[in-house]
Formats: sequence, C-alpha cells, structure tokens
Amino acid sequence: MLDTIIYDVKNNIGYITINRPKALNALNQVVLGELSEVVDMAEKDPNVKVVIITGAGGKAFVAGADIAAMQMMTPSEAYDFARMAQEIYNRIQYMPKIVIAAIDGFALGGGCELAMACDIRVASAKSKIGIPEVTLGVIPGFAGTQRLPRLVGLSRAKEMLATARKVPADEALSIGLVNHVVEENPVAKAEEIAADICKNSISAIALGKRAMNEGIEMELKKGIEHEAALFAVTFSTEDQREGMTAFLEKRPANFK
Ligand code: DAK
Repeated sequence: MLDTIIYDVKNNIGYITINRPKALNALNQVVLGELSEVVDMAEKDPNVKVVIITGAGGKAFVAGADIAAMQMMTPSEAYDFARMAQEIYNRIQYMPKIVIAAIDGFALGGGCELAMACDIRVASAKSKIGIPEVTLGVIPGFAGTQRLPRLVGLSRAKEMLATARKVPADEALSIGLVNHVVEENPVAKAEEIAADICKNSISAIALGKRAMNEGIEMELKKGIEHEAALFAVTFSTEDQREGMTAFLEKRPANFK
C-alpha cells in the first residue's frame, strides 16, 4: 500500500508519480521508501520497458528534500538520509531500462537531483530547475554536486550552486539540463519518446545504456574496449537475430 506515490503500468510504461502535492512533492523518508519500492517493481517487471517519473499537482515535479523533516537532523542522520536517496537515485541511473523525468513545475534540490538521475528529462515551459540548498545553509546531498557538473559543466554548475537561481526551462534546454521543453503536458511528450523506444530492442538499449554509464567513468581507451565486450554480448540475444534477419528480409523487426 503506497501513500505518497502512485504506481501504474500501461502500454509497457511504468508510471511513477510522486504524490504529495500539498508539500510540492517534497521528499521525506516515507516518499523515499516508497520510491525505492516502486523503482524495484518497475525494474523487475518484464512488461515495463520504459519508466516515466513525474510529480502530481501541476505545480512541482519535486520541490526538494523535505525541509521540515531535515530541520532537526543530526549530522549522522543527515548522512543516512543522503545515502538512502543516493542509493535509490543510483539504482535509477543504472537500471537496465530508460527512465524519463517529466517535469511540470519546480524541480529543486532533491527534485533536480532526481531528474538528473533519470536518463532523459522533458520539462514544461513554466518549469524551473535549480539547486537552492545554500539558501538553507546546506549543500546538495542527493548527488547534485556530482551529477550537475557532469551534465552542464563545472562552471555553470558552480554558478547554479552559489546563486541558488531557479533556471527557467528554455535556459535549462540551452545548457543541456533538459532534453526537451514543451508548452504543457510533459508526460505526453515523455510517452511519445517512450513509444519510440518501445519499437527498438530493449535488451540492446539496456546494454547500450550500460556501456555509456560505465564507459563515461573510464579512460576513453578502456571505455571503447568495454563497448566491444558489450557489443559482443548483443550477439548472444534473440533480438540481434531478429533485428538483422528482419532488415535482410525487408520487414520491420518484431522484438519481444
Ligand atoms: N520541503 C518541505 N515543504 C515544502 C518544500 C520542501 N522542500 N517546498 C515547498 N514546501 C511546502 C511549503 O512549506 C508549503 O507548505 P504549507 O505552508 O502550505 O504547509 C507548500 O509546500 C507550498 O509551498 P509555498 O507556499 O512555498 O509555494 P510557493 O508557490 O510560494 O513557492 C517554491 C514555491 C518551490 C518556490 C517554495 O515552496 C520553495 O522555495 N520551496 C523550497 C525549495 C527548496 O529550497 N528546495 C531545496 C530543499 S533542500 C542532505 C543535504 C541536503 C539536502 C538533502 C540531503 N543531506 C546531507 C542529508 C537538500 C536537499 C534539498 O532538496
């Protein structure tokens, strides 16, 4: 029984909706515990080919970690809280399925960090994205200091950290913080992308995602070797036989 998250599966898409709109979907321990549960469900369900994460209420994706829950934390509790979220976010990043963040409104602090753990980000035009933790006397604790510079470069990330500025969607697009901006309904755009993904080999996408995730942390030559090893693995899959046979028979591939 979930209290703060709605989880649903339709048309091979696992929908994870953070549902605490009165607190702008802020993340406390309950939300994070439930997020962990549904991330596991989506990862293990063979019917789920793509995951979409969004926030309920039309005002926020997630307005950050719950400030009320953090106010009185000791350093050791803060460490455990950060590690709990980081572990879930890592599972999202390394999951062998594509995860799309559909951002409609504020994605701040832990919300921006959640979106950055996803593979693809789609935002509505009204969205604002930022890491305002320094206004609270803390730093990002859910991997924002690590993922943001990797995504937008060190200098832009440092400016976002230090100014706490909420970056508007069009600017987020121009610096590579989001992949797409739509006037409204980012979930519909995420579904469009998901439908394109579902036409392709899901096992190949999983291996390609792994090659990129792991390779980007390696020296280039090692990453290239790693790619060859994973490329070889695709030749042990039914999808490789089907994909190449379908091409040669001039018909669309029918991936399972
Ligand atoms: N936590 C708790 N409640 C929040 C919240 C948050 N992050 N954001 C909004 N709310 C609540 C508000 O308190 C308000 O509740 P009520 O007063 O109605 O009970 C309700 O949501 C609506 O918010 P507002 O009334 O403020 O709505 P506005 O439209 O006026 O403003 C806003 C929207 C998003 C600009 C504003 O709510 C805002 O600035 N929110 C805080 C954004 C923020 O600073 N986010 C970053 C949070 S810190 C760690 C270290 C650091 C972190 C985590 C771990 N470790 C080392 C453990 C930090 C993580 C963060 O994410």
